[in-house]
Amino acid sequence: MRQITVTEQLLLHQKASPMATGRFTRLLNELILAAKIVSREVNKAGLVNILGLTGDVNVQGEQVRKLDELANGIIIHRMQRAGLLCAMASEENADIIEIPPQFAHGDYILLFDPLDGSSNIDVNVSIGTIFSIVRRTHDEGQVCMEEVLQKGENQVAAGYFIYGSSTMMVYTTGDGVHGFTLDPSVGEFLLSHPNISIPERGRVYSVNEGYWNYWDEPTRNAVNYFKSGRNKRRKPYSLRYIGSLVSDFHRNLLSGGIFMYPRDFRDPKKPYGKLRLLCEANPLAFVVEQAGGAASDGDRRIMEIEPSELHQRTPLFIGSREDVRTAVSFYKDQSA
Ligand code: AHM
Ligand code: MG
Repeated sequence: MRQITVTEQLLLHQKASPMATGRFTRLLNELILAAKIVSREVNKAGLVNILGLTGDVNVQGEQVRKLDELANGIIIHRMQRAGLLCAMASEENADIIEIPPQFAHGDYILLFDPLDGSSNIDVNVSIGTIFSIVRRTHDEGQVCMEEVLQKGENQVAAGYFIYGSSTMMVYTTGDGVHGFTLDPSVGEFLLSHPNISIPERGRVYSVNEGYWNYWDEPTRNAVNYFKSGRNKRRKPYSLRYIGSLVSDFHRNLLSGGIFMYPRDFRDPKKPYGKLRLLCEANPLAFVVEQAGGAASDGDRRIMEIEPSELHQRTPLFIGSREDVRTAVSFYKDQSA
């Protein structure tokens, strides 16, 4: 086995930073173990009784699937015991998840979406786990909401695990983006995609076009730009939409393109952007920027948004830099 493992790479980076204490490396290692367990459960999902709904509705008003709950439980169980966190926040939990007093506490906060794209679970489409790590801002005491509601720029690490034809981990600590593939025969993530860089402009647009009737003019103009031949490529972009953010994002990260979940007006009184700022948009924005791409809500850079709520939602335009710049320009024209 000649490739380097994710642990080796983390240790190399740790050595390069004189400030590093090893705690952060341990934290990521615990998360990797949790993801391997989730990956194992996802792989055998069709064989045991863990497909389908639990019958509960989560904080987002969405039906909870058994695998959502299982993945959430696995990550919380492992990470509470890691001794490195002072709190967590999950897409599935209404409030901050505290670390019970019997476990050691650290100064990191983990925010995550345990199983993104969960509506695809039952039909064997790739899904993923998205994570974001920030350092707490107070020296001690109970973690308060203000410490969890940090803007994306404060992230110290972020990334995702994708449970697809193979299981991969893609992450950044602010020093480029690296991808690792799980070799199931040895149970290790091996470096398969060093220094990922997203093409400046892609050939793919990813959006749920079924919402066309809910969209405003700028969104329709942006989508028309990509699908018509009247764009910089002078050829229509291809439409690729899996409906699983991690998978759509991952494809576009490697091959170029733009993923859009714009605001829509399915409720005419209230514009709606489905994706969550803290556990979906921010971590992927950190990854894409580190790979040379961009992420915007149509007006601001995602990572500059000051969050005001734990489960805040945001429109999202993310991917190749030039494609995001063009999409966002349609909204600027409107406000001018
Ligand atoms: P989830 O975190 O509950 O799975 O929801 C997020 C998912 C994303 O993975 C995906 O991009 C989006 O929802 C799809 O939404 P839609 O079906 O409205 O296109
Ligand atoms: Mg999600």
